[in-house]
Amino acid sequence: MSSSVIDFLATEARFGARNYEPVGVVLSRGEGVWVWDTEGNRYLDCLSAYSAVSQGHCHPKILAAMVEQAHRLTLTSRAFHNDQLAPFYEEIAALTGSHKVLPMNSGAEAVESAIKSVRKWGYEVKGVPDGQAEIIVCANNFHGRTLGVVGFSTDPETRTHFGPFAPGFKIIPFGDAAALEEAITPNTVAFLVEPIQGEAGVIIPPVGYFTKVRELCTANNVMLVLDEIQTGLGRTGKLLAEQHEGIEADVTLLGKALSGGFYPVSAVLSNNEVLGTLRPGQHGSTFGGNPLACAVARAAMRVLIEEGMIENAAKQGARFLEGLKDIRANTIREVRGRGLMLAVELHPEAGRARRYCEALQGKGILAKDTHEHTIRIAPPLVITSDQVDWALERFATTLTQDLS
Ligand code: IF1
Repeated sequence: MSSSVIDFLATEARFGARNYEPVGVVLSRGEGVWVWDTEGNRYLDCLSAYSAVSQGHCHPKILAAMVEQAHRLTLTSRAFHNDQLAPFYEEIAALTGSHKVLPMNSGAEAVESAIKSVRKWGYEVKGVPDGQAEIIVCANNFHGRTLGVVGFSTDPETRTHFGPFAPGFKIIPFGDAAALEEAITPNTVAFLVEPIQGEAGVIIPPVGYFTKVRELCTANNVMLVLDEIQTGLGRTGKLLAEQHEGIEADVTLLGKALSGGFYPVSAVLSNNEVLGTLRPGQHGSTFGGNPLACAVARAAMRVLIEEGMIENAAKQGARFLEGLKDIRANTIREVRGRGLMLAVELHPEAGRARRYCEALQGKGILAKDTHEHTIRIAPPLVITSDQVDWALERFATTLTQDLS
């Protein structure tokens, strides 16, 4: 590591809250699937900022939309209308087949907003007695870092010493429809779930799970809230991961790639009933729905479709998955993935996944470990076949090493 890199790391460590333990690389430039560090080394980005940079780094059309809008108008607050909000609503509703849209900023804010909205729906439409609304969530969920959300996390790291937490959440195992059926009561307003659990290590539920979940929610008048913040907008090879099982959520949450990584933009999408319960003054955000965010999101959605990124995610994801499965290495316990949301789970004896990520870094690939033994792989959706093959060669040589 050069002295300038050590300086960056030391200054961050000195002044920054130490809530992260990043890999020792300082990035200063990105283009498409590539990022460069301050020394000029190039890396294939296999994290894409946790799937936010799906359209590739610094996509020229999103950049142009952002710069153009930044010259005209950036923020009005929702006290006034702006000329980007209506077209943003129209376009996101048309793309996702939604009736109502609530624009927010971070993913966690979208989750919080959905929780507030389904509770209100529960009291005002379903007729749940005030203060009794229950929301069912899954073990090993990840929905963000706010107080409301970490209160129903099952990960001790995420929740320890941040309480007391809000009541009203029930936790069931992921992928178990019978557990959902058992947990539902007359006071249940919603089931909040990730279509594929990301942070848990790219956990794909059994085939038919979401079909059964959809049936149970409909039969019991429970809102199905799908957190597609990570799985949405093409990451899994479909626009929304729900399409893999041909179901439709009542409430869908989007974030991350909604801006192509330029800006925090998130949204709650719902039928008329749920968001229809919000009245003036009951919810809001200074930045939510601002013209810069709307212009950026419009461009981010447009390039995703126009440039065939969703089809490419399906195609390259299948190629990547096959290639990973072909690697004969006794370090590998399981390879999982759908579209370009992939993971390699290592045998515990193989050593920590972080060691393998560091070895990959030395070969020009940035990937991120999760839960000690899993390497998560999520490149931008613009990756080509040659780039997938280039990455696979490096994964093969790294995973056949013993780094325990
Ligand atoms: C961090 C993981 C990814 C999310 C889902 C909501 C949010 C996220 C399904 C909140 C955010 C992030 C945040 C990031 C780590 C990361 C992550 F490893 F934790 F699971 F992506 F894989 N719902 N995911 O995945 O969105 O408020 O952050 O915009 O460092 O916390 P946010």
